[in-house]
Amino acid sequence: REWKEIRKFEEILFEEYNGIAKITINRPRYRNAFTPKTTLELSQAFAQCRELQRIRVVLLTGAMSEVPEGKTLGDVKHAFCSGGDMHVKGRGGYIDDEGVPRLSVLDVQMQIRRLPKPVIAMVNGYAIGGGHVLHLVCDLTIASENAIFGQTGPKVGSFDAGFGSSYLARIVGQKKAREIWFMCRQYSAKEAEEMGMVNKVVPIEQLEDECVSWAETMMERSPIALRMIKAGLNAELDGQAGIQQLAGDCTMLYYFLDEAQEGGKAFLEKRKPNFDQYPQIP
Ligand code: 2NE
Repeated sequence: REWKEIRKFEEILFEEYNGIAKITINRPRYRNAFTPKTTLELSQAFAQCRELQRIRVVLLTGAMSEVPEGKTLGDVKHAFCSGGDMHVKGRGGYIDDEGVPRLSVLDVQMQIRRLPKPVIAMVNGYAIGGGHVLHLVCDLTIASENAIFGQTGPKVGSFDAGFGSSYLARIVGQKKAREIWFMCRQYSAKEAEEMGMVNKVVPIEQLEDECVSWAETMMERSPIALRMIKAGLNAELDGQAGIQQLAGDCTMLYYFLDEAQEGGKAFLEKRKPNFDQYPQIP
């Protein structure tokens, strides 16, 4: 499969293949920990995924570690993302090149959640800390057998009491969510699947094929139907912000109706709108 670069970045790869975008956190030396630059680039890539009409599904993953000669992909430790880069964690957040503390991964979480297209976390190794939260907020998670999941915040002076906790609890239940955060243990892909955090586990060699196959199946479905389902599932949890998103999608659909066009036309033609001409469906 030939992935074609959409845009060059420094800390991520942004590629496409047949309507599927692949965003790869590309810092394998640090288990794909994110810096403020990584999260800025992720934000820019997700924003572009929203705008590009040809992109129908997004995969989020981490760059694989180098495989020494004679070894296989499965012999080596890989990471999806190990959370915030501890080298730049300072007072007030992760310090960017200008010395400004940031927690901009939260913006990336929101973008993934609000993107009106399915996002699949392709978890190829460690999904730890803020990296674990990134997979959680994706619509689906497909993991390799060697993937490892967990939170470390209370061990390393951090926490995510937002989606990282409340959405986690919606997925795995309150007791398990508290265990995951309070104990800071690591869980296998199989355990994560049993908890409902992972949709499917496959051997690492098959991970990308499996994700692409799921993406291709979703691309055979109605994009607006998927968009509305995503907005509805979010709205149940996101309060007014979730309703705003679902309502915005309803408005978009309404604008396609002659009834909505009539209102605007009548205003411009300085006449009373005639809404009686349209069917009143019970
Ligand atoms: C991911 C994990 C479990 C992997 O362990 P292992 O043994 O396979 O690798 P190792 O040797 O720990 O890591 C390889 C290199 O990557 C660096 C390490 O320091 C090491 O570098 P060298 O010793 O070779 O120089 N590395 C790994 N993770 C890093 C990180 N997050 N930042 C900077 N360098 C990192 C193991 O590496 C691990 O536990 N990593 C730390 C995970 C962690 O605690 N992340 C931060 C959580 S807090 C957070 O992400 C967060 C939040 O809670 C709320 C909001 C936003 C962010």
